[in-house]
Amino acid sequence: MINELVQKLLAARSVVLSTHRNCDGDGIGSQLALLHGLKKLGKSVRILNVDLPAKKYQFLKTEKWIQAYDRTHDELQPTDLALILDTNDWRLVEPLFGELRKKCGEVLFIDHHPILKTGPEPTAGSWIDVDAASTGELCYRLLKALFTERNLEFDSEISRALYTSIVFDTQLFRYVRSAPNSHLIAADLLKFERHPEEVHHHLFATYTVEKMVFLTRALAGIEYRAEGKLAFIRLDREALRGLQPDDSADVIDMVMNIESIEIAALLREDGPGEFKLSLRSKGRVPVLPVAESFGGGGHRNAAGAYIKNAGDFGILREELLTALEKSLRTHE
Ligand SMILES: [Mn+2]
Repeated sequence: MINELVQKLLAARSVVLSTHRNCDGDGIGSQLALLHGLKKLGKSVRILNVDLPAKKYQFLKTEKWIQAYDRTHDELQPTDLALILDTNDWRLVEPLFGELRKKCGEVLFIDHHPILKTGPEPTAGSWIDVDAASTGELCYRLLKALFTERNLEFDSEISRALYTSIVFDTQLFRYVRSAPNSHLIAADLLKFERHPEEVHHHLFATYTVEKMVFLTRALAGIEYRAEGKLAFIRLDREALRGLQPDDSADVIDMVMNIESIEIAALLREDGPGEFKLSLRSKGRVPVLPVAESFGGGGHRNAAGAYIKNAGDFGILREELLTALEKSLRTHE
């Protein structure tokens, strides 16, 4: 699969890069690495995403390189190849996906999420490898192969972007999956990335005072079930006022630091009857099946869903907690 992709990229003159909505450190790092790498190969490259990155990613010069598909972006010209990073579900790239299909010769996914059992299939020729702990690791392998062909070397921009992907998705090497690849790749990238602590600070130490107040309230509202094995948090729109959507992303990961907790669920209210569901597991009980039953996807131990027309919140909450308690019981 990687060889086919290398050939397609060598042949392409123009490439557009994208990622899933609510773009995160893995998707952004992957696309910036490919942008800088493909430019070195003489390609015409741009990044067009569903939404703009959060402010904390500005250290990667995101404002210079990333446009969001809204009224202010430059119109997408006919392009040889579109690469969509860190998802294989086109629904998370809408409404941009339709435009990519119309304007690009081929649209491919590069991703490390499992293909959904009940969702859409990725386009033929896409590269999906669930053994990678981040999409950045796949982009590293792809760029290494391309650069070997052309006798080129990585540089500090490519290395910083890929290093960002890896430390973001592994949460500083907490979640590395089975292989030593994350560490080996990071070690290679550190030949050019001379200040990894700077990346760590930008990604993990940029809380505002407002965010700390929000976290205090959110954590105080945790509901514990199943003898402390299950945590549930609801974030309503009032709690999120004045914050970036990205600011709520850390809450559920903080909950997972509680020793007794095995799985956690967070429902973030994005609009009337509209919720973003996030699920996490420490590993014994998979949460992906529950995410899929709510129309979502993700990884075995970190998954989610966008729920529309939820109707009554109380009923949704009960359905969710019942499903989670059931999977706790069936994995006892
Ligand atoms: Mn990822």
